Amino acid sequence: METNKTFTMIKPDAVANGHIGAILDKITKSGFKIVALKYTALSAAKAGEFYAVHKERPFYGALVDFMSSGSIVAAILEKDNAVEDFRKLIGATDPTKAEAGTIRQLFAQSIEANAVHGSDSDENAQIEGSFFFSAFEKF
Ligand code: FUP
Repeated sequence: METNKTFTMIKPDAVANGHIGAILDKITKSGFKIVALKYTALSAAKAGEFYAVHKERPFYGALVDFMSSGSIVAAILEKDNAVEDFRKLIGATDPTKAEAGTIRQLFAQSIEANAVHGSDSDENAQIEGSFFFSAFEKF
């Protein structure tokens, strides 16, 4: 299992608020190399599939609606210890609890509209990256 890759999405709130450039800048300045990148959108069905692990949670329906409400940016990032280092860079799920200087503290609106996704394990980084990118789209 690779330990030097993670997967991220810039979520509809951050895209709509014009933060794509600032977020990608922060990611690359923090030592992550972009190895795949795509501006796209999730249908409700695709968002439901991506977040299937949360199907039984009370926020699932709202999360699916939100994630399919606008464009997103998907990316695979490379760095030693990528998953853990990226989770530190994005901060806590709830932006009011995120440390100063983290992406969510700087750009997120709420626990749902929280600007970015970051994989929580090497296994999920692999699964989530492959959800968006074929082998021909990773460089
Ligand atoms: P994270 O790994 O930090 O993205 O957080 P989780 O995997 O716990 O949650 C996934 C997504 O569900 C979050 F990004 C936003 C959404 N969520 C809510 O909308 N409400 C909650 O109470 C918890 C999570």
